[in-house]
Amino acid sequence: MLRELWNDAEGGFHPASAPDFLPTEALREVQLRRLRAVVAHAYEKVPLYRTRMDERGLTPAAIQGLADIARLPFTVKADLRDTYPFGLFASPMSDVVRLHASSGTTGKPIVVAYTREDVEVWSEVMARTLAACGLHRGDILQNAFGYGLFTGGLGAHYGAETLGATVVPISGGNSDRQIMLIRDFGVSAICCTPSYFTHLVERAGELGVDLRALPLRIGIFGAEPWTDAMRDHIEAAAGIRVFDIYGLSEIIGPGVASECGEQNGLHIFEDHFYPEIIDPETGEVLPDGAEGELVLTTLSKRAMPMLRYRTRDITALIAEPCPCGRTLRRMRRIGRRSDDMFIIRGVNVFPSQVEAALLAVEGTLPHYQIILSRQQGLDQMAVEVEVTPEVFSDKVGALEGVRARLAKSIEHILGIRVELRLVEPRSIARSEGKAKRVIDRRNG
Ligand code: DLL
Repeated sequence: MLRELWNDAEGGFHPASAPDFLPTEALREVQLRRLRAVVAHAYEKVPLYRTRMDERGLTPAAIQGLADIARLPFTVKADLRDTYPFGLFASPMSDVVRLHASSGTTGKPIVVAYTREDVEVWSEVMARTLAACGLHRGDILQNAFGYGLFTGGLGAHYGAETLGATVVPISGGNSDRQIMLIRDFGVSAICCTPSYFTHLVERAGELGVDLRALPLRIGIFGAEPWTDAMRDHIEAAAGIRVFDIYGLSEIIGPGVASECGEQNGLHIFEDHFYPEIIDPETGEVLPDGAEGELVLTTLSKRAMPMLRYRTRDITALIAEPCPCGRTLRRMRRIGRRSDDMFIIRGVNVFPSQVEAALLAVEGTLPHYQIILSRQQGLDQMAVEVEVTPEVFSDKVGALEGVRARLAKSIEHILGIRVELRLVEPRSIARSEGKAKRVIDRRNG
């Protein structure tokens, strides 16, 4: 019945979104029941969890309430590498219907597994994600997240089909074809990394296609850090509303958290992924509102449960209820990771600060790179940013003005002066997936 109502509706809520609105008390009950089950499952099936819990004198019976989660040991990325490829699997391979892997920057990838039930949960949380971003049946979603071992493509694909939207499984790359299909198919929503979308906007301009004049109305972006300034830039350039979605392979892929129409924090699908914020130095659990490292526990994963996984992503939980009515807690957008900081002349710098500083200055394009080097034992940073053709050609003599404003903006936000290189449009490599913002030449 609900489904039929939904089918006739132009928008509104998909039945899959019902858990988003559970009364808090009922939500906590679901969480505790699932937590107890997942801890028992992990303890029984995964030697690493059993050993660590035994070392602490814990059995699954120690989990009596949700607060007891803090007694469990953390899991970290190195645990996945050390048990490569299948050491953390809690299901026999005969029950595993899918593997994904994240490339990582060096060495072996990390491998993640899904049972059929896990794929169903993933489809559900991705349907809830897309619904929260305003998608519904009748929408045509161009899925430009990469298909393959990366979780983005298939995660969004299954979610869109579960929602009942029409999915165009184009994957990343082939930008001219992307633009042709957006126009010819009347695509109404697109998902990809925000950096790839800035490239599509640029290419559309070169091809004489005005995205603002097309039916495209929603962008669903994630998989990399991006600022509010970048969102404003994209919304204006493409004439669409843009939503931030979050996830990571170790937990499920995309579908861990999503913005809603309020665009003010990401709701965590906490009936499946239990969030905590910890002090990254001490591991102590921090109260709502405090900034720290996000730790997630999968409450329903079968093939590869994760207990207290340290994401290294820095955020804070938002205690205030959201006007959208969802009872799920929200987190602030992820501005940084605990491992992407560098220190320049004694000042802590995060790439997202550089992005915010650049986009605040007119005449710049949203394509930039941070180059780190080491000179006489000291870390140095240069920022390379593309400027518009008008500025670059310097016909109207704007180049030095832009440079001065950029220097000031960076100094204002970072508190230091850095070497600035204003470069021609298209000089910085474009990415089809996650952008590489930092080029680290500190070790040769
Ligand atoms: O990037 C999953 C995903 C696909 C998320 C599509 C959203 C959309 P991984 O490749 O394992 O998985 O990378 C996970 O990317 O720990 C964050 O550091 C970063 N990340 C993901 N989404 C966001 C976001 C996918 N919205 C890692 N904002 C995470 C900031 C993000 N960082």
